[in-house]
Amino acid sequence: MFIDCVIIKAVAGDGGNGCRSFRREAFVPRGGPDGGDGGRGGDIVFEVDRNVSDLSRLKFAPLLKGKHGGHGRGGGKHGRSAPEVVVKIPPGTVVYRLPDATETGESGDQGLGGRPDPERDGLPVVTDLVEEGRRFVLCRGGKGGRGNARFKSATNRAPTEFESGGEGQAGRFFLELKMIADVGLVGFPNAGKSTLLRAISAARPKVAPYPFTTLEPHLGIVEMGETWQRYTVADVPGLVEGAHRGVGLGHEFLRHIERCRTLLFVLDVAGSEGRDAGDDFRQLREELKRHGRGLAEKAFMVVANKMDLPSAEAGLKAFRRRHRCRVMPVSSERGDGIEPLKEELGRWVRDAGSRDGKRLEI
Ligand SMILES: Nc1nc2c(ncn2[C@@H]2O[C@H](COP(=O)(O)OP(=O)(O)OP(=O)(O)O)[C@@H](O)[C@H]2O)c(=O)[nH]1
Ligand SMILES: [Mg+2]
Repeated sequence: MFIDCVIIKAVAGDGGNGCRSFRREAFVPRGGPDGGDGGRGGDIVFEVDRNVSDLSRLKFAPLLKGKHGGHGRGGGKHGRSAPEVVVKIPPGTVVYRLPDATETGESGDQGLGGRPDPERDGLPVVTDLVEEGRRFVLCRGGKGGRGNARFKSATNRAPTEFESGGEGQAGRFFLELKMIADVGLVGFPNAGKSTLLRAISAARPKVAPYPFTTLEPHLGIVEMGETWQRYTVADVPGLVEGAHRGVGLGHEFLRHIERCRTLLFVLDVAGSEGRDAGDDFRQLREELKRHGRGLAEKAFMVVANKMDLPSAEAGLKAFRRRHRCRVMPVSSERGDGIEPLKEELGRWVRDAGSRDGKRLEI
């Protein structure tokens, strides 16, 4: 199963206590203070690793705990510092801080009651981890306490003071994975999104003639032979009307395309199942607009799929009459129009990159 959000609890290790001790040895009168320092507690660290595809590891082990630092000992021995706990997470993970269970009046380690919605609940973003190899210290381990040997001074030759170790930081967090791709495929179920991804990349998402075949996002890498250009395309599950309200698997699917730099609408222009591509397009745009979060402002392009079917020509004509946007006709199943589409997308992604943030006119 593809897990794209989890609630976790992280507790870094406490620092070890400093020690109070005096050197006692035969023939060494007044040996002086020799209590060592405590070691540092273990940090909890996130590290972005693109080989990790989702958050499932955290789902099944949601408590991250750092080891405590060792206590200082006599004879000037310092306690051992605890190793950090490194958790590998996929690129595109956004970390939000959750209020403490006590603040919300809940008991135990329950969530906020159902799945949190960062926007609705106003959760503060702790960090947004994107680049490969990025490290982020989520909770810092406590500092080791100083032993009494450290407090020796000219006026105090036999200090009895020492420090306890500091407490490790702790907190509850909500992690959300947002897919990052150059192009996100958007369309109704059965429009042929997965078939298209298979046609343009080596990715092998499942294809079948029933709606909601795709239940988790897939990433494909398109490689252009001559120019060595590569770009990523995300196949997301189909949208249905009302998706912005959460109908179908609404929100969850829309969330995945928030991070896609551009969108490619995939329409079934052959009108299988009595659909009309023009209506579909309008509805899809409407869902994106209602979802908000900048989805409607993204640069987009349209693919007219299933051009091998007899009714497709008429469907495409009708669509063009209604909507004045650039449409690329293809048959994902037969491969017609796929090469020009790959090239066009490549050019387009490159341009979008240089003009990022601005709406592309097409
Ligand atoms: N004739 C024809 N059929 C196609 C074409 N592309 C896809 N199909 C068929 O349409 C059906 C749905 O294709 P999928 O690729 O699974 O559709 P999807 O958009 O990924 O659907 P969901 O994952 O359910 O959202 C399958 O039976 C495909 O064989 C095409 O270009 N021509
Ligand atoms: Mg699919």
